[in-house]
Amino acid sequence: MRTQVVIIGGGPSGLLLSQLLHRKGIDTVVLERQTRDYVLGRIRAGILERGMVALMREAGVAERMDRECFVHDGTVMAYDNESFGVNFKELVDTTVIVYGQTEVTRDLYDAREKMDGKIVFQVQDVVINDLETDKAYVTYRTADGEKRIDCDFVAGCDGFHGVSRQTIPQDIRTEYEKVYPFGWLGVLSETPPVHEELIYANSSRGFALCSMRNEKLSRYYIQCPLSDKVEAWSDQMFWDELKRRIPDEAADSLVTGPSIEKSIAPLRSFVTEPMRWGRLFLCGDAAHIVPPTGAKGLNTAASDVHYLYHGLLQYYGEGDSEGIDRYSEKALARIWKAERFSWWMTSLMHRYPDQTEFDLRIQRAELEFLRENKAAQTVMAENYVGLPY
Ligand code: FAS
Ligand code: PHB
Repeated sequence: MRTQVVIIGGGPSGLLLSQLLHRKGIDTVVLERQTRDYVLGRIRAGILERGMVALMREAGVAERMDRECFVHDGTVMAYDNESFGVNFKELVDTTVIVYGQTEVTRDLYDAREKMDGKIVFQVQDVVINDLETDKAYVTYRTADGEKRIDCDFVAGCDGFHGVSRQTIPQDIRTEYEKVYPFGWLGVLSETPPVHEELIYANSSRGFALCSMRNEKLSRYYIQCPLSDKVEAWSDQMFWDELKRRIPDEAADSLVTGPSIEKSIAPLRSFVTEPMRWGRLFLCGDAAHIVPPTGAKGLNTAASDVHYLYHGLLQYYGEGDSEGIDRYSEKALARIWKAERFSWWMTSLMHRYPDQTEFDLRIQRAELEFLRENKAAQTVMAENYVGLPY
């Protein structure tokens, strides 16, 4: 088999890139390790920046998103039972939307099927070959044997644990990592959201986040030690702890219910450079990870897709390789700003095991400055809604 772009990974990055390229007549094949249902079973991001919203519209998959999403003008920041709003709409005339990654991925799968997009599920042993030649190819195995696809380019959209990043020789790669000394225990419940906007809370007991998916589906998180096991947390324990960390008014009106999903995710910041090697381009979590505090994971994957999509359009449409040659430079410039913002939000809103009294006073001063200062809120708003591509 031969195609123009082999895309490894059928998560949001791979599917969005495949859909965008297909609409421009560029042929792709997506190789996905899991089944479609397994991919859709993952509960992940909830907030979409303006750039991701625009890409979904350009990909022709925004109809349900535009119908069902919540538009949020801002968010609530809380600390020690006090709270204040940061109004993105007033500050930077831009909003964000609440539309779960699961729904984004579902819409993309449906669109790929409607266009007869080529997706191979349950692939094993993907190997990427001859990337430094003009005869790159990918081999993989399925139930009916070994397969080979010859291609012009490979997009590594296979997430943090994928094969693509590891294909770049170690002496070419530079990896930057910060592991945080805590994780997030997340619960999805069929209960009405506690507030019409998100509440990010820094309490003496640790961070908490009140989010949502729709008017009947809520998503909550609390910071927890990395040593915690999800099975040790009953639903009641989770709700009791969440109530201790959010402002009294929210705690008093919180509607609790059985968890339909409960999991612990570790927090890390990670970037690998470069994001291109020969005919391989890394995209999304394959190249970088952010702590979810700034809601940037899915949204930085989207900006990678934007740069790679336009670079490939320029290459195939105009025979000009400037876009793909500058892909890594452009993608990394925006990724590092998202890494900084996610690190800042995490540092501001979490309690660290080694924090001194001085550190706690600095954290509170930063929160009070954010509460009182319009310039500080504007900087937060600019980053939260998404810096320009
Ligand atoms: P993904 O990991 O989503 O997709 C990669 C795909 O490649 C997967 O389907 C995988 O099965 C496949 N794959 C892997 N190896 C392969 C191989 N060798 N061959 C073929 N296929 C292979 N972001 C936020 O903004 N907010 C959040 O609240 C948030 N919560 C998160 C919680 C968790 C537990 C995790 C892990 C991430 C979270 N994220 C969050 C970040 C997340 O949303 C990612 O940024 C997003 O999934 C990135 O999309 P992809 O780059 O497509 O990677
Ligand atoms: C979510 O709804 O899952 C969510 C929202 C905002 C974040 C992180 C997660 O910063």
